[in-house]
Amino acid sequence: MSIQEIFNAVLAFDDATVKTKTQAELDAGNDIQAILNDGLISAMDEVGEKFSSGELFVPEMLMAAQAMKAGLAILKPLLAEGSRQGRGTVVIGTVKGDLHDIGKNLVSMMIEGAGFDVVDLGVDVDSEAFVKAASENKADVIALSALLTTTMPAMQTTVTAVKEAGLAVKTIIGGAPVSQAFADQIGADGYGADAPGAVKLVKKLVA
Ligand code: B1M
Repeated sequence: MSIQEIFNAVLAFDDATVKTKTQAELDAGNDIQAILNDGLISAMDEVGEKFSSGELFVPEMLMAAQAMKAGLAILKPLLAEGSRQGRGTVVIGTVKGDLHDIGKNLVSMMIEGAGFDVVDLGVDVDSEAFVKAASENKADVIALSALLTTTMPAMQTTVTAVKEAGLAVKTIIGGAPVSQAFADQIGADGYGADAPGAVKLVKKLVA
């Protein structure tokens, strides 16, 4: 029994084993942060690398993220009250008018798996809600997802609203119809092509 087995189980998309091994490591008195960082988070880093190199694809990434979440669900209540995973806070959502959430959920899970606190606002989120959540949660990053060309303008509206609110928060965008050029055009701080790309971007912006 070891933390390595948790790592291996995430890479094997084996939710049940991740769950039992995570509980077993806790019962054996192992450090929560070690289980989180060396078991769950490193496994998701590995998944991200494998996705980038074309060894894994979206369905596998979703399964790995699901397995990671099974372990995270056991650890979360045990983290001391008020204690956060510590790397920073990301507010995420799919922009107003857009109901697509599969990619956004994947990005959300991967960012959480990388050790950030994530406030997921869901879908069809207007600019006011993003600004309010970022302010209330002292967010470091607001992550906007859109899958429709018709909802891309809502990204512009949100980025502008964030700037006008004077919040010290970075904005990043992603989703099939958007690009780095569009991010530059609307004044966003970054563009992530996929979930691992979003994680890398958040790590860079929050460093
Ligand atoms: Co919709 N849909 N859909 N749809 N849908 C698309 C997007 C579409 C391309 C299909 C098509 O026509 N070929 C098309 C958009 C055309 C366009 O705008 N150019 C379309 C349309 C037109 C519509 C409706 C308007 C259809 C209608 O009702 N007439 C309607 C709109 C509803 C609305 O949102 N208001 C609609 C509805 C739906 C369903 C509800 C049926 C369903 C969504 C279910 C759900 O999400 N819960 C759906 C689906 C499933 C799709 C397709 C088939 C798949 C999307 C998906 O989940 N991909 C899609 C066609 C396609 O993409 N092949 C399509 C898998 C997912 C993992 O990838 O979301 O791209 P993706 O996320 C990636 C990256 O984009 C990136 O990382 C993710 C992982 O790598 N990423 C980010 C995403 N967000 C990011 C944020 C980041 C960084 C990276 O940083 C912040």
